[in-house]
Amino acid sequence: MALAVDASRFEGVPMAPPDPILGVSEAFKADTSDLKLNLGVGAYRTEELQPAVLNVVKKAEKLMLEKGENKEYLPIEGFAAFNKATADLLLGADNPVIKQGRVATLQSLSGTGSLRLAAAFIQRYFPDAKVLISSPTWGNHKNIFNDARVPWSEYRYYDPKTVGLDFEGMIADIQAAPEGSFVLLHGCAHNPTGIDPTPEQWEKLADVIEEKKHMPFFDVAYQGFASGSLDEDASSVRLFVKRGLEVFVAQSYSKNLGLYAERIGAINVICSAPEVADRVKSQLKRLARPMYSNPPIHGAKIVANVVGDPTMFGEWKEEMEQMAGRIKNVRQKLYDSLTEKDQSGKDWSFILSQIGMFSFTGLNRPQSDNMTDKWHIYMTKDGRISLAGLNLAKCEYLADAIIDSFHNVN
Ligand code: KET
Repeated sequence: MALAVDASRFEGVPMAPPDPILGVSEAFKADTSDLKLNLGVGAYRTEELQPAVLNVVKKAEKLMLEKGENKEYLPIEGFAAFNKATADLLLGADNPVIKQGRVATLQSLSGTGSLRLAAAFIQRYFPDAKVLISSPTWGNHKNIFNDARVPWSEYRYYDPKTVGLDFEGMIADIQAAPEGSFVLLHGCAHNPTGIDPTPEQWEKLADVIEEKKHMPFFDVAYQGFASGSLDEDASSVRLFVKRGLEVFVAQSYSKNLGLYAERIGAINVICSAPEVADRVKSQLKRLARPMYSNPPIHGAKIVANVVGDPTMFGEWKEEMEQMAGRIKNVRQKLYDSLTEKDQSGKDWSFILSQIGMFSFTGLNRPQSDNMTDKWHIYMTKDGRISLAGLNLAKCEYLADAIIDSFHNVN
């Protein structure tokens, strides 16, 4: 028999607001309309709008099953073959920093967990430093640094007037920051804007970061998804490493291998000398141990198998190009539909110049609300839509909704 409880010890615990990104998926699930479309979370769907497991992942899993591998704990730093594969993929296998043993790599809980681990490291060893983050940025960045008690401030990034990069503002803010700040940079396919610096601008950024003795800190969640090429999408990181700088890089395999729920990624710290890398790695392990002890094995083995086998690696690249290609097709079709339907003369070409999974539509909060409330199109309130959740059949409907929201809602 249950006893009545008239006073809870949790009276002081208020209801938390829904997450601005993952909360959108929850709201989408609750909508019973046939028209509904989930363009909230950045997760790849097929042309049938279904989630899919890559064929090469199924192949790797089959091999793993056949080998009958065990479920023993991994070491704190993760699966050795994964750590090698992930650093090779990021930096290029023949990168001198790898040969010289200057990279500390720890398998961690996907991109988020890797960022969080690095944030804990910053808090412990650079307690006076702050992190500079782009305005706008991926919604979770601020939570990660807040929870790790690392102070942060924003640098200008997006210019709504040009619907492009505010490069002057970005440089000025990074230059004005206290020497030795950490500068968080999106390696490619900036989320949510889809606008990346050009190669020349990356060089200029590296000049300023080097001059100010800042620490570049890359978040690489879309390697291969911006251009379709793994090497090209890593060129920003490699440019900083080539200059001999010390660099932090968080990696995720959620998007490019579709391993969202496996929580597989890594934190890499490129250091000035091998003995520095050893010390940094030892402290990252020390931070990871009381947080989650050691990382999960399944995703690590998939990545190690796919990247380590030339045939499967080739198959992965093909599938990634297909995914990136499908997103490019819907991007084009959305642009075509908007220009065809919208008679106002508005220039929609920014949609074509943005890259990666998202389009930053410029819709404000009430307009984004209209997209959801009236049109059953679920998106984040900053005006971001995930094109990975769109198909050709829905482009015209989406264009109608955007035109209505843009012109009829203030
Ligand atoms: N960095 C960026 C820039 C990013 O967009 C994501 C995920 C992550 C890191 C973390 O992904 P993980 O699965 O922890 O490796 N972004 C999508 C999903 C999310 O918000 O968690 C998104 O923006 O929709």
